Amino acid sequence: MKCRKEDLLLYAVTDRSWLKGETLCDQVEKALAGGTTFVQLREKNLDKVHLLEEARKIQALCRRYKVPFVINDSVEIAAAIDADGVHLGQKDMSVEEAGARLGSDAIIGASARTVEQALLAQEQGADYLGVGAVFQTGTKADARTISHETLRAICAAVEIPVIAIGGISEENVMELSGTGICGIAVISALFSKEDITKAAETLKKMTKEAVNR
Ligand code: TZP
Ligand code: MG
Repeated sequence: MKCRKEDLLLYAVTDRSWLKGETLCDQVEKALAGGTTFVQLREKNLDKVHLLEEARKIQALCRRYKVPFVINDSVEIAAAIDADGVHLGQKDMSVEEAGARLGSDAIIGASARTVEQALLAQEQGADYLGVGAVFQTGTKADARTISHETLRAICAAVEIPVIAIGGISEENVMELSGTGICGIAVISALFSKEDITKAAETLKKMTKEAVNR
């Protein structure tokens, strides 16, 4: 199942460091109930067995909400559970190879920090780009920020949809207005919150406004 541009409006990336006694499924369901439009399973510290287990549960949830579900980094896990697709960083398998492995229906997302990387990913068949970090973030230790000018240049250079990632919150999302993005990807702005559903509702509303300006 390929995604539509609207599916990329509020893109939730999982992070079990915010669980606080809940399950990842509980938290993802709260985010979906608040209108999250896309889910990526990104669990850097889970072994393969637990990752597969978690992936299957969240896949079932996303199917119930009719929201695309992709796996971070691993084409192997995405293929094993027949996920909707995969999200690849610059150090992962190439977009081209992932497309060949998963088939033409799979969603292939790619991270890009430069116009060059963005154009290459598009050429190789990426369906969307994740670009960032657009703000400082404490969530990813090695995340380096890029300027909003670079974000704008990437959006202008490619035809595929672009989502911004990194440190995005209710406080700063409106600063992304006019950059050309079609949505945002967030971790802490949803999962660190007491009321994840409400956080999703608010962020979605604000992002809709930001992308339409
Ligand atoms: N890639 C670039 S920044 C980032 C990732 C995965 C972390 C995003 O997390 P947050 O909490 O939304 O800043
Ligand atoms: Mg990665």
